[in-house]
Amino acid sequence: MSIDPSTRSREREQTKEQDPAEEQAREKERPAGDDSERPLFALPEEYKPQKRAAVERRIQQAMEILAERKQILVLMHNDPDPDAIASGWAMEQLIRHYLPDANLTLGHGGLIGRAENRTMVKLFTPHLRHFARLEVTEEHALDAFDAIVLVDTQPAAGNHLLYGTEIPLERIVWAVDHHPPRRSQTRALVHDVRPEIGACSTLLAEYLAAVGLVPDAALATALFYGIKSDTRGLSRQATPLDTWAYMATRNLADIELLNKIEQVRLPRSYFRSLSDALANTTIYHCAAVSPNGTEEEPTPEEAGAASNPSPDEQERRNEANGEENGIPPCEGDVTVSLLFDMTRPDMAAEVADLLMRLENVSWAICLGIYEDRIVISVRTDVPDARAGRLVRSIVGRNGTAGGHDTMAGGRIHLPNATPAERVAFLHNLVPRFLRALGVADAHGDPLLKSRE
Ligand SMILES: [Mn+2]
Repeated sequence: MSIDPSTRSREREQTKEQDPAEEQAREKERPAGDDSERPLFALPEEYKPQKRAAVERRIQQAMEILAERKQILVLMHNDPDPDAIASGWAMEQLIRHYLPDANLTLGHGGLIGRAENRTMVKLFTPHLRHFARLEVTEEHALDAFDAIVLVDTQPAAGNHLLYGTEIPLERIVWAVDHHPPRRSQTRALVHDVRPEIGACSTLLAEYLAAVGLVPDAALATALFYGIKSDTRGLSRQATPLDTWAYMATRNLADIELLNKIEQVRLPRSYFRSLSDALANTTIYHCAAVSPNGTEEEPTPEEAGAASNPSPDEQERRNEANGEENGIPPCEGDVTVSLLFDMTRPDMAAEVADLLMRLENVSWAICLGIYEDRIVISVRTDVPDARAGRLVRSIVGRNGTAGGHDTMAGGRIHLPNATPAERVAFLHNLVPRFLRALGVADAHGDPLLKSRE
């Protein structure tokens, strides 16, 4: 990471000093034909100075607290994805910039399975430390840290190592996250949770730019890939700040490094898991859509009832449409995939992402078994669908769940269940999801049915 030359140029402008050599060096850095004063990694033009000052203050405040602590842990959520890995690494570098002598550990729980994500760790964060759940709950491995910084998750979420432990709250110094906030009052001392933002990497890019730091090519590549994968190339939940961060990091990224991650060779087991998942995928067609794919015209009577339904009738319809969860009526198809024996927990998310590419699909539900737990991954393209709420309502107190409007996940631990009981549990979840989405009576079609 380097100091943004524009920061120096701003200082110089203020002091009216001119340094011709430096000016020349700066000219060289600028692409030909660009006579603007825009620095290499500047916040968007419309970004308000007050906002920048607030971000700087927030960083300063966190650094002041961290400077007083002895052991700092930058912690990602369990089973980290590219956004979590990139955010954790950027946070680590940001802290090192301010506190070069700090004892700093980058850590995560769970498992990094996806080949792309493992490559990221190998290339960028080989020092990333894995904490086993057992180690945390029984040996209190986290007790060694008097400062914890959470990235891509927040104190009240259930998807990180602090969940279920009794870590004193004052140790959670900083949380930077873009998941919807929990109702709980549990907050980090410096708490930056902005659910409208598409990727946590965007927030870290904003931090760096706000304090005039330029990520090097490797960090820019990591942040770019984090934003790209969390927002599916800006197509999912992307704000203008995400677009800015995506472009700004892409300009500095190393395309060769990016290819190494995105085009990584996949093990044969990957294709077997994928094949199993597709063979166990069923498509449920929404009742509102007639078999030829067009919306059925309501009869005049139905149309009349629709404009003025009795309260009873409205309630019945809401239930049929899954509106008790605040879920908009189903319009496309719903796919449900059962992954009976996953070799890694993040396979469910990967399959759900893939099935969202299927024509006419508006919800992709993946239910898998990994070790002693059920792993749920949900994707949708229905705006304001509250997928996170849907998964939470189904998981209830049996496990942990969370997510955004259009992507969500959950875990249900069944430590005492036999393998057969876990499979039965998985099957039982299917009608519950279908009911919640208003397609309980829908006809199910195997994805890979033989051609008629
Ligand atoms: Mn994220």
